[in-house]
Amino acid sequence: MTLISNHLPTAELQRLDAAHHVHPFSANTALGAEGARVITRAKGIELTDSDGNQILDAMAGLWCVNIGYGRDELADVAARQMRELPYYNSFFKTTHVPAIALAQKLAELAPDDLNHTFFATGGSDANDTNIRLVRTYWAEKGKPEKSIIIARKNGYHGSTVGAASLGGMAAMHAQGGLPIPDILHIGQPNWWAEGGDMTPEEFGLARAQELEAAILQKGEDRIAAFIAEPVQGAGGVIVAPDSYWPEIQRICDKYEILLIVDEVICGFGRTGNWFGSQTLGIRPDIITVAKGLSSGYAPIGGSILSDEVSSVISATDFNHGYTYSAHPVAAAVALENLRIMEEEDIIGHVRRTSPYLKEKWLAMVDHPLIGEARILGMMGSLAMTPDKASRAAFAAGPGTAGLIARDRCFANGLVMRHVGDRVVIAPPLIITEAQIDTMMAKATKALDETYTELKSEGLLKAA
Ligand code: PXG
Repeated sequence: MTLISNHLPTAELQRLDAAHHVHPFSANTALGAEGARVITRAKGIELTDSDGNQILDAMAGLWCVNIGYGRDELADVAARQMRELPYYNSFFKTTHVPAIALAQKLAELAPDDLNHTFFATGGSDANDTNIRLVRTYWAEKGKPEKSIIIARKNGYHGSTVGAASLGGMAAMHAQGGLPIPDILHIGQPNWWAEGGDMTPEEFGLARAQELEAAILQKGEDRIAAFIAEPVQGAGGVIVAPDSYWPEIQRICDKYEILLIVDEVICGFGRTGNWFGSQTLGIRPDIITVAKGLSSGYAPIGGSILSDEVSSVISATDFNHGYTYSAHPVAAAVALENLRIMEEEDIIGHVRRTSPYLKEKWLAMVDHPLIGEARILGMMGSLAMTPDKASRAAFAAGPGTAGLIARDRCFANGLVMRHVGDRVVIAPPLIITEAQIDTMMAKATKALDETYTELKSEGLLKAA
């Protein structure tokens, strides 16, 4: 048997990693010089690195390990499925049992009449599917000119050419000739950074109304769809003001456009329901799923379609698909993950535990460095600022405090992600109140140290 050895010394693993492994979203030369942290195993909410350090994973991997690490049931199901049918496709008049069972299960869990899933291997390719799918939908309805998809600045929908075009990340658009044509971006509902003198509610409404303005400006007959995350994840856990989503829904209802809700992070319990759409009262035509669908144990994603969207697409030959669409092993793992979520009432646990987390999280605004605390279910963010009253950014530029905070967290045995100068958490959903106490103690210590460092370096200056 070939073993992927973790018995080499850390320095040697790091040397080999730097020599041969190109990391995503990284400046690889600098990373290679520093040496990547080697994670060797994980259990529950804790990671272990190659030096034996224990690290509390407040990011559930990359927002995905919803049921926590080390569930043997998923490993057993994967092994069983690999023995029985490791691979088959669903292209040419064939199907298989895991695909059927998972599609049926998703129809049961998804809201309203979202009863049909087109499978992908993750969120990016699912969103690429959505681009081709909504444009094909309108073409099939005799309106091929309805091709513009409206998305949001600082939204994240993935890294493929199409998905990164939907995303509103300037740094991504700057590389590789993006966005593709007919993608339009409106502003994000980030009151802290962009709300100016408006109240959060006024600002939420104004940002939602940018959707209506864009539809009217381009013409309803040109717009195919609007895509958004219920809560922007990679954008910094931006929980919109309460006024935002009802207004977005009103606008989507008023005009003939499709609403794609990207639930790659918010889906599968993170907000206290199966889908963030349910928590926020949104009625999507299409839902993008990935990550928590398999709790990250196997790569799988998909687009869940309404009866209407599916019936239009199904009337034609939709020339689209991936070798690994509905991969049997990934589908079997996803099904087992959903079984565990249901039988162990993981969503009930989120509902019971998240108020405790919320109380602790919101109290962080009393910290001298924290200006805003936002949280929904098991995803939260803290905005760091040199001046709370003016909601100022740091004079030294975005990421001044964020990078220090991330390193301080690591040094204290905690993974929190930073987005600019926001720190964010999205822990495994199984986190207990005692573990929340540990997480908050580590986070507070890391932020205290960040504050001290910023002060001593003279970086607590407002832009
Ligand atoms: N949609 C959303 C809302 C996501 O968060 C994707 C689509 C793309 O999924 P895949 O499976 O293709 O990666 C994502 C992924 C970060 C980070 O740094 C977030 C994601 C991916 C990588 C990094 O926060 N989200």
